[in-house]
Amino acid sequence: MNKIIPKVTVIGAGAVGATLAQRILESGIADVVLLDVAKNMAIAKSFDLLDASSVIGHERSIFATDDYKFIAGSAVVVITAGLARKPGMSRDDLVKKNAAIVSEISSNVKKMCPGSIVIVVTNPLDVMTYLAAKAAGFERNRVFGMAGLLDTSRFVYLVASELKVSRSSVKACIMGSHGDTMVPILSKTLVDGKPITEVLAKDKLDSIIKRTRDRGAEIVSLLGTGSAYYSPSAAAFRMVEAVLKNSRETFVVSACLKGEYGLSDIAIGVPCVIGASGINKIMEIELTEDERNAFRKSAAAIKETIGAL
Ligand code: TXD
Repeated sequence: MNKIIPKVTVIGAGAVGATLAQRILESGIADVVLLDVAKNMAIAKSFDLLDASSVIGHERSIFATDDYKFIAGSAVVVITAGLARKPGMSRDDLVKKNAAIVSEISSNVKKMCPGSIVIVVTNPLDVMTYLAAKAAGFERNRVFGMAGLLDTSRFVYLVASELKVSRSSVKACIMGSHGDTMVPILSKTLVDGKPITEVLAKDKLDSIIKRTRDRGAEIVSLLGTGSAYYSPSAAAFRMVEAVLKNSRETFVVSACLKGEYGLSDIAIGVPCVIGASGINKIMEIELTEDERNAFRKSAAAIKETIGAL
């Protein structure tokens, strides 16, 4: 009997969207619909990806379009559409234009894919996740944003390379906003089971935290045009995979809170168990007083941008 292959829609065929489509196809976990207002560009990328399929050795398919009727039946919809940062821009500089784009897309997803899980990638991430959840009107477990896993992965890499240990020996967690107020939870960060504050001097740790915070901007300024996409697409892929495989892994995702951590009416990065229903559970972990204060400050920054909209 033929196995039913799930369908994943990726909206936005730019750097992150196309690389995510590639990861999904090459993993074999789903067929892809790639939707972009720049239809021909999306078609060109889909052809290029299909032309690689026999070399890679997969049988998955990808269909490019600018028409929402083709997204019907998708198990997961990933929104990567919007403007990316240019050198010197903050994520918040993108807010008005991307808000209009993400709201329109989410209304279309509501119409065409009412049962799907929506993963938001567009920046400023937490604000866009909040808007997408409002526009789609789905239960809050079915709309979340990708950023904390990426920020954590950047931090893990920098810590591991500083200490010359394997990346898998570093356990970390970065909560809060995907922005200048992100909150590394050092009280839960371990290297080979030891608290990070015991193995890394404070000045080194501070400079790694700063570099993690600025990593996106560092890449934007080196690229000159566009922003990071290999690591963002990798993190988004892990979330798609967790949903399709119902793996129930814990990732920091931007989740709509209703009282957790004392916050409501906001989307912000918190650890969540991700599975077939999207967010299976929001984890309320214990924070130190400093971490709690930094987290509240981060939430205030997100609320300010939401308010300004
Ligand atoms: O951690 C994270 N969440 C992020 C987010 C990490 C990296 C990038 N991050 C953000 O994702 C970035 O700031 C942007 O807001 C998005 C997409 O980044 P990408 O690098 O892929 O941007 P591109 O290459 O400019 O691609 C955007 C595509 C482009 O092809 C447009 O034609 C398309 O979006 N676009 C649209 N598609 C469909 N519908 C509409 N309305 C639309 N508007 C633009």
